Amino acid sequence: MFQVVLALLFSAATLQLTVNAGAQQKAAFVRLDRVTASRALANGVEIRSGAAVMQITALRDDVVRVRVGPAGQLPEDASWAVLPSSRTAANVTQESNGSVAGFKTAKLHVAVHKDPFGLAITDNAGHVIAQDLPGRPIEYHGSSFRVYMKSPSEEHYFGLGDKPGPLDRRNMAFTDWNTDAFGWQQSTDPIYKSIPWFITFNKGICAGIYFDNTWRASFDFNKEYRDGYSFGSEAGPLDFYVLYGPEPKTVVESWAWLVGTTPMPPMWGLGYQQSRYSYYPEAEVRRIGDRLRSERIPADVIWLDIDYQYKNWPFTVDPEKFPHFEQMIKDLRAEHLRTVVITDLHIADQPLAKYKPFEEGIAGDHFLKKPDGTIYEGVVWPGRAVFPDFTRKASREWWGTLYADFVKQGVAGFWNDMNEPAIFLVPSKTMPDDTQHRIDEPGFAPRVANHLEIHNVYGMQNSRGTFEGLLKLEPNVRPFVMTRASFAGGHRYAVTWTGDNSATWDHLRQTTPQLLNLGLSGFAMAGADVGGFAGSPQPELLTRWLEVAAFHPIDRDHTAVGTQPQEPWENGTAEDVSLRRRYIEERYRLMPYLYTTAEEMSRTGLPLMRPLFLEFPHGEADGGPLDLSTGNAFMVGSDLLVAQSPYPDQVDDYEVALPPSSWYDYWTGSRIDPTSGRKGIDNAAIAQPEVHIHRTLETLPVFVRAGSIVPVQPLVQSTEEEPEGPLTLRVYPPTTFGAACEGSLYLDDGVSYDFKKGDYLRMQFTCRLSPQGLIVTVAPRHGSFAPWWKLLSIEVYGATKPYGAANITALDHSVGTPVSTSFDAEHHRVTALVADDAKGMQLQLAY
Ligand code: MIG
Repeated sequence: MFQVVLALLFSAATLQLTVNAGAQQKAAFVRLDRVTASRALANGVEIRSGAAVMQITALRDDVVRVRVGPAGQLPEDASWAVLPSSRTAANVTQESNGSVAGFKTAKLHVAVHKDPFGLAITDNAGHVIAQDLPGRPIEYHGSSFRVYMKSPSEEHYFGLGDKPGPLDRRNMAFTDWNTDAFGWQQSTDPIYKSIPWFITFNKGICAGIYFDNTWRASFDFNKEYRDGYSFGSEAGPLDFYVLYGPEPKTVVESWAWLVGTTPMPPMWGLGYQQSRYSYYPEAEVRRIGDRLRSERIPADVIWLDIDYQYKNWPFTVDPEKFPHFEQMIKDLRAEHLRTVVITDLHIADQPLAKYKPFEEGIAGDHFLKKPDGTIYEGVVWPGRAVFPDFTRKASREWWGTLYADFVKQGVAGFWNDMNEPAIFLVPSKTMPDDTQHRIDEPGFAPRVANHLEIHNVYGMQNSRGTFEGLLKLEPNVRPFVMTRASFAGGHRYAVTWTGDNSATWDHLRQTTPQLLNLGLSGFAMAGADVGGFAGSPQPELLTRWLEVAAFHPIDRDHTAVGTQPQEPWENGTAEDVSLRRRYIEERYRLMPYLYTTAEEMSRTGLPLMRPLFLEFPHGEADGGPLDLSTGNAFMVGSDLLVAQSPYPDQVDDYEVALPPSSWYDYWTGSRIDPTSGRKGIDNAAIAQPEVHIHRTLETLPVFVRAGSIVPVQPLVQSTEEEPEGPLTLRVYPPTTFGAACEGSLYLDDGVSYDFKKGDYLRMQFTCRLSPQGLIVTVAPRHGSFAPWWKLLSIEVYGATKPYGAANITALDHSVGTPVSTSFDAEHHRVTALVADDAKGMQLQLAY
């Protein structure tokens, strides 16, 4: 019976050859179930299955691309996400025989079994990286298609951007269709972004799959088939990439190679940010700024939401509410506060109002049209509105010029909201499917595409227009753009946030998996509205949210129109307020570490906020990713572990299972007692130390990995303020002699691109534990940037008693001078204050 069905299906596929050989690639039904021909390519193989063609090529030894054309022609070789520089070709060695067509690279084997069709990508150790699901070959039904892969029962899936729900995507299905999702909950899908990229994790062996398709796409992990996952789309190209690890960090770095990294943010973007919908009039904005300072809440940014505008028309300022807009921005800046303003993409449809964005947009033919050639109008905040054609280079460039006045007035950053695009009063909440988008982009044939193809990249191209426009206006200033909607690779242009969350405990808990998956998907600079957008938080919720958000990549308190005041000094007891302040202060102390991690992100693509498995891929005894048992913890950079309660609303104590390593308590500086081993279900000891956390309002456990050196600075009220005093190096010695111990520091002016010309500072620190004592080495500085400190305060943690003799030695050992140290029992540290002459030195502490 099955044979008969197959035969029928196959003849249907063959039929396509005759009826559908045209360029349209419209195929009623095509099934790639058998290889009918194959040929070697310099960088891979080409397969035919009846009329269909498939090319599998290697871009690098560890990156493979698969493209399929159902009617014999490969899809257009173009992408909004993949960098032109990553369209490389690796040399391959053919590995074909009678039943298999395939090849190998230095790292992977690709084998296509001919009959029945079967695709397997394996590594040199024989691990299966990706393998099709037997019995489910690729099928096209009209323009829609689906790819099925085998899913071993121990495999887990991560990524897919901002989608809510647990960190692991296993047992869930998702759709990519950018959606204004006010009031989204953990089960809501889709929400704002489409990032068709996920990471597979099978006992520490990882790979990534990028499905390069902008249409409405969907993903199914083990729902349709318990032993399979699948992805597909209603139309567009079947074009996907497989990125091999096996380390998860390698996968994330290769993803950054394919689509780019998050650019170096301005340092102030890492500061605390105060927002609400909306601060107005002018006096209220000033009051918030003054209050941040008088309350001594360190802060860098105040945000202006839509009400600063005249009738919600983008790129206007309401002259009644903000009569001295420019002066206000200057005055805030004098208090070291920058201003970010919202600039939505819906241009008010105001032909008679001398409204420049509308008039210029019409004159330049920059707005989207309907199939009949008239301009598309939709109702949004300004009422009737028109929409720039962001896939057109000329229109993006024009959009960028709209920022000139704000930039001149001193506005520091911009917020691109509503760019799913969100449209009011229509059930679809967005533009009609047949809205016409003109594509003018290298790689793509110049053509008109309908909205179904462009919808998911529209927000990305909106933020690209903003980013590139700002760069043109001020080439030596790092743009700060925040976007709500985006697509894979959109992190090249903008940071993001998780949209309209709610002031509930559930949403506080959700911030961890959501920001982690965003980071794994490229959006390393992301935050959630602190305190929640919809509704008003209980005081404790706001306090706990401000505590953990101090360790998030973006720390922005924001709330909806009509909610209670949500600034840190509101809605709480004196204890709440002082705790909130203390955590924000800690963020500012940690700024050297955060900024160093941001620089690593901009270079490598590794996110600031990381799941534990990224640092400890082999951390769990059964090979699974640590995060699934640890719950709600995350790493900041490679050294700090923040262990929020898995259930932040519960008052109970909880246990934190730490990854296999030795750890220090960040707050007390003491070594975590390594004897408190966790007991497994069968009562067998597990190597991981487990720490009991007694919960109080002030507890947010943070641990530091033994063998790390964390740079911190004196408290400032803004990143623009110069810290006074020494740079502190917090040294957390390893627990075994000779084990690795290192840290680094990156610094520059925080705002410009002068670092590209060498005006940066890079320092490396190491330490070495021996039976004689501890040696801390500061390597000579790199780069020309002159730092604010003259002294280094070297703090060695885990100390239970003072050290013996302490000496400072030059790196060539030519000079040795005794140095005095102090012992602080409460913080378990020994401190030495030494001059930093840029040449490097050693601090030798003898027992
Ligand atoms: O229709 O600009 O997600 O952060 O405050 C709501 C007003 C429009 C949605 C954003 C939210 C912002 C709000 N915006």
